[in-house]
Amino acid sequence: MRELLPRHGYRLRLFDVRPVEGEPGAVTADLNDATALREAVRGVDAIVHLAGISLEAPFEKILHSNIEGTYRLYEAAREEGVRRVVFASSNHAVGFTERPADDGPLIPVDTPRRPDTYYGLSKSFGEDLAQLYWDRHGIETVSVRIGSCFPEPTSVRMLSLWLSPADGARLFHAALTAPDVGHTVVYGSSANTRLWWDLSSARALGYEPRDDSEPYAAQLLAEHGEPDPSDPEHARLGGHFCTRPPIWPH
Ligand code: 15L
Repeated sequence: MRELLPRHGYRLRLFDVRPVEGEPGAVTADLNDATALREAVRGVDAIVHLAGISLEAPFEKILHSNIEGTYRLYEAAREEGVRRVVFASSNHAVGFTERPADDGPLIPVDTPRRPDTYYGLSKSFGEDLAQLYWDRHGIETVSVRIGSCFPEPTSVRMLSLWLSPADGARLFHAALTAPDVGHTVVYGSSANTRLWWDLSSARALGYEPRDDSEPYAAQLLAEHGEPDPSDPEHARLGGHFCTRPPIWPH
């Protein structure tokens, strides 16, 4: 996104817990550093919140980085008068949702949340936090339930969930510029032939995906075989996040 968003006309101010290579102007701080965060968001038009832990982790770590960290970010936005946030939610907020049958209806965006991990739970929390800050403070958010955003799909599951980086930037651009979004939840993927979910709320923001994972399908199916729908790992949206043993606190 550092490379792709400027092509849509954005000037970025970067914030990361680790130094960002090649970006001497990036702020290096923890999301829970309220002072650094407040300075970082001062004067910006909008925040794209991609920070935090992006996979399952012990609960305390998720609590610190994703739950408390996201709360601190919204507080900084409120204190500094930032009016729009794009929040990287995840398919794992609804990971225990059953995958649709081949000819079945696509998963709607208002399907009940069913987090598959503490990580998914933190994304579910972030969506609720976004709703709270819209209702109480008028800060708008688009929560993007990202599927799998990688340069190429690398599994059969990703054929359905893939979000190409270029489409990711298109979607964030739409989320940053669409008028009157309040708090809107959208699914984030490319226009995949094997799509499982309904992209209409994303399209309503003006998002027009241009990519499709289908050109990768033959090779991935040859490598991994057709998925067995009775295998729990293939039965639910979150895939192996639903079947791996939980990581208990320590
Ligand atoms: C996610 O939410 C993760 O951040 C990403 O690394 C992938 O694991 C993705 O979901 C996925 O489900 O493929």
